Amino acid sequence: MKKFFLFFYCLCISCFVFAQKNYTPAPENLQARQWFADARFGLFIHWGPFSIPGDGEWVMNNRNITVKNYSRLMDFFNPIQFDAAKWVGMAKDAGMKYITLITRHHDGFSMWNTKYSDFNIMNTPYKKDIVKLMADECHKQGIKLYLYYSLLDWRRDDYSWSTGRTGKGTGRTVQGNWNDYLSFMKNQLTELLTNYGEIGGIWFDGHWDQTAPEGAADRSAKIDWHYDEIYGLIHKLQPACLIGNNHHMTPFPGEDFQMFEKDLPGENKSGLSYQEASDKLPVETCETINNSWGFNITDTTYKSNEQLLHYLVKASGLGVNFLLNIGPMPNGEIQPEFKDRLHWMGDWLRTYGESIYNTNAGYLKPQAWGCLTQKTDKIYVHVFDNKRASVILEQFPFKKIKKAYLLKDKTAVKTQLKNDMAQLFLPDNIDEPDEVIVLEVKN
Ligand code: H79
Repeated sequence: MKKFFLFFYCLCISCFVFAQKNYTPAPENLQARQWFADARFGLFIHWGPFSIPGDGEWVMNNRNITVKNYSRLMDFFNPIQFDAAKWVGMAKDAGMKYITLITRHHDGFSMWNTKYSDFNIMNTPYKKDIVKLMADECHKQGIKLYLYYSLLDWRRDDYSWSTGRTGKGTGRTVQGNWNDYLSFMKNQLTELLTNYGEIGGIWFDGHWDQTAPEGAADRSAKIDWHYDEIYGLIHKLQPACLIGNNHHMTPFPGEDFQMFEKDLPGENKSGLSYQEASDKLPVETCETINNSWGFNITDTTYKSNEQLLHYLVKASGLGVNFLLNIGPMPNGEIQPEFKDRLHWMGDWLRTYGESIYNTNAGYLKPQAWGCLTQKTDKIYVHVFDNKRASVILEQFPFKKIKKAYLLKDKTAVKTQLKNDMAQLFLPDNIDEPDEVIVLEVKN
């Protein structure tokens, strides 16, 4: 028994001592959470010198490229086709409400004009601050900008690489001082939250480098991340800035949203999603179009438009945002396979957007035939299986269906409500990958 308490105590300490204690979100933070939860659809951008080898953003780790050899990429990162206005315009056209941009991934390259690392965009032939170009354009076009920031670093000596699980083959021999690394991160985050206007959120990743594998009983970090200081600093600089951390665990105090990677809450196809979805914080899930985050020249496993749409709709049905990723090419162009899919999603949302944005989770979890999204007096029934003659909604929570019709053209839909069971008879002509039926309901 004693042992159990000791274990429990350690678990609590490991999760809470390092997080932002006694955190009370500011009113503007709570508002920002609501905005985020209503936004539903965002664009994730994985881009940087790691895009050059065309082998994904983990290329440094996977091919054991040494710090010295990897640094050469900086000399030929020159994305002359990059046009922030086009990227932001593309996200808007896709119906996305926010962009989450890689500012520094595990390879340690900084995409902005930072004073705290020479391995940054200003020392490439391109010499232009990508974060600034994107931030200005997002603010101009009315899209919120969130910044991905890696906690893990495969090149710095002061990152605790000796206790880390990855980045072992990059040739480091000296273990530097952890406090230096923490100061470095705080300095960089201060730059990002001071020089680029309003930042919607910080998207941390890499915590898991310092933990036991997912699923292990004790997942406490081997080192102290000092999240109390890091989160406190962020909330002090921009109180409305939402903090999320892709640690694959229950959110820590001080975090404002929760994310899942390559899974809807409740699934664990990725082997990373053991955590339960928060019922207090907004939740987001991210997914790739092919099977790579960063540009991968041989990965042609593109998901279809319908697959991506169903992911967005099921996420909405669970009350969760969908952050869809692209890995632009090293020249700053986005490959047509990605552009086409984004445009297709935008077209769908131009017709069906009201059934996605500003909705809540359906009262029923996603089903084999489709799923539900809801507003106070409306249920949107998303039917993926267009061969069905009817759909049955068990334990229907409203007393009356005032009206039922197809969202796209208002065609009336026949319904029957009996013993808490609603049956919807689908018209013959449904042919959409997601036919949306609107039920106007009353209690
Ligand atoms: O930025 C994208 C990826 O590069 C990053 N997160 C997304 C958003 C990411 N890093 N790692 N992963 C995703 C999952 C990989 C986990 C593993 Fe492992 C790496 C499994 C085995 C090696 C973690 C580290 C678990 C064991 C070692």
